[in-house]
Amino acid sequence: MPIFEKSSESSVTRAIVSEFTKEMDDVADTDVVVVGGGPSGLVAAHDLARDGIRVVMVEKNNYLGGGFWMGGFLMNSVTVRAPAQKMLDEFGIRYVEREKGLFVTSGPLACSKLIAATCEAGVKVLNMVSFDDVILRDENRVAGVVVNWSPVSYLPRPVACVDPICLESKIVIDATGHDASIVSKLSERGVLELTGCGGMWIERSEDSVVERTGFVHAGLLVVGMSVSAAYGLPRMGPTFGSMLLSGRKGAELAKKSLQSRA
Ligand code: 48F
Repeated sequence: MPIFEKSSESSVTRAIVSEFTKEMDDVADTDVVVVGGGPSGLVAAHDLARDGIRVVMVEKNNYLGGGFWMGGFLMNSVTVRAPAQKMLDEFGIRYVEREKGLFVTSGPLACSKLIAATCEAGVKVLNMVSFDDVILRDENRVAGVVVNWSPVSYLPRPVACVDPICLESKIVIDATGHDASIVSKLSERGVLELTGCGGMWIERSEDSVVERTGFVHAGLLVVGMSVSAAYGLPRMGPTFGSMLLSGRKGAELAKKSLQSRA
């Protein structure tokens, strides 16, 4: 007696193709595209989707989580400073208080719970997909992104001529970390200036990343370390509280902007 239900190779192929195609049909035109699936992008996407906003997350790697799996120096204990532990509570992530106001959790635990909550909230995820360019409308308003499969950029030149596709959206969030890939693309076009992070200063950096989180250009919000790169703020170092708070603030600003357009 076989253990599994009977099915055929062609049924499995059709199941994959038709479900994925349905998903792509949904994401072609959406409210918010979040580029980058690190801690700041995950929180922003989670908060928006939880409130019924249509969100697509574009992540160039196969896995989500960005730098949140590791706490620094390839050691997977992750730190957050108060008040960000309240967000760990909210996502059901256990931690210990190392000293007053400084909390330590496990990278794999924190990261996997945040990813699960984001997917459960209804965010559509395109992994192994890289941001390539922006869609620009009148007066250079960002109106979506141009994306391609990540492996395309590794193909040899003679076979790399694969056109990208476009995802239209009302708002794009740059959550690509130190790369600040979208700000950098606008800087290449002379629309914005990309300053790059300054030297390390954890206390100053954490506060200023949250304070400066917001629209950097019409249609384009920055969260997480992209904020630091966009405004030349100090480097953050291996602590994550401001990544979580920045993602949350980004989502609130995106919601306000969507409401004002409605
Ligand atoms: O780097 P990342 O974790 O960004 P973050 O949310 O958090 C930063 C911290 O992890 C840490 C820190 C603070 O403690 O300094 O570094 O700001 O996640 C960025 C994600 O964006 C993806 C990348 O693979 C990663 O998962 N990404 C970067 N460029 C692209 C991209 C791109 N061009 N297209 C798609 N995804």
